[in-house]
Amino acid sequence: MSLLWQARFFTTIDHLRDLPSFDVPEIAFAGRSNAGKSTAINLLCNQKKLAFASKTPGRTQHINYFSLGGSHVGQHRKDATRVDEIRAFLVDLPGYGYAEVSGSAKHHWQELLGRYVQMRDQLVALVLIMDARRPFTDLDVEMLEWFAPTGKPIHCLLSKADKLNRSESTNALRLARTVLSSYVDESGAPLPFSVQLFSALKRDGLEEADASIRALLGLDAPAEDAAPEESGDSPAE
Ligand SMILES: Nc1nc2c(ncn2[C@@H]2O[C@H](COP(=O)(O)OP(=O)(O)O)[C@@H](O)[C@H]2O)c(=O)[nH]1
Ligand SMILES: [Mg+2]
Repeated sequence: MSLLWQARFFTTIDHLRDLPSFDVPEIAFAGRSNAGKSTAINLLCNQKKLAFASKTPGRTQHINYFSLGGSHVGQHRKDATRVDEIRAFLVDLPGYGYAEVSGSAKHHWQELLGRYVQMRDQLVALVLIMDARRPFTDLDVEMLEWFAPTGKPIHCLLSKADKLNRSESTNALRLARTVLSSYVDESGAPLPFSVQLFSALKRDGLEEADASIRALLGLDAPAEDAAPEESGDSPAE
C-alpha cells in the first residue's frame, strides 16, 4: 500500500494568494486537457473519484490540493484532516490547451500556472503528463521551459501507452529521453528530467510512477520517531 493511497481532498483555489501556507513539500501534476491527468491521479491514489475524470475536458479550471498524511485510509470522509500531520500535498493543476476556454479566461490560467510553477517554494517537482502518441506539444514545451530555470525535477508520464504497440512505445520513450536530455543548466549539466511509459488502463508503469513521486516528495525517509534498527526493510508495494 502506497502512502499516496491516503490522499484526500484538501482545498481548491482560484488565486495564488489563497495557496496553503503549510511548509510541507508538494508535487504538481500538469498536462494538456484530456492527457489523462485525473485518471492517473485517481489510479496512483487508488481512489475512483479523487480527481475529476471526465469525457468533457477543460472543466477543472482550479488548482486542487490533496493532502497526504493527517488521515487514514478507511477514515470517514467527513472526519477532519489532522493538519499538523500532513506530510505532503499532491496538486492537480488545471489542464491547459482546452480550445473552448475563452481568450481572457485562458490567459488568466496560463499566467497563473506559469507563476505558480516558477514561484512556489514548496513545490519540489512537477509530474508532466503527455499523451504518448503526441508528447511535447507547444504548451507542454512552454510548461517545461517555465519550470526548467527552477532546476527542480520533472517526471514525465507518457500516458495512454496502451494505444501504442511495443515498438512504438519503445520509440516514444527513446525520443522523449532525447528531447529531455537537450535541457541543460548554465554549466551544460543535464536537468533532472525523467520519463516513463504509463497506462492507467493496463496499470502499466504504476509502480514506477508511484515510487518516483514518493521519492521526489521525500516520503521514503523513515518517520521521525522510528527506531533506527527498523529502517532498511522497505514495505511491500
Ligand atoms: N486508453 C486509455 N485511455 C485513457 C487512459 N487514461 C485516461 N484515458 C482516457 O482519456 C480521457 C481523458 O482522461 P482524463 O483523466 O479525464 O484527462 P485529464 O483531462 O488530463 O484529466 C478519458 O476518456 C479517459 O478514460 C489510459 O491509460 N488509456
Ligand atoms: Mg482532469
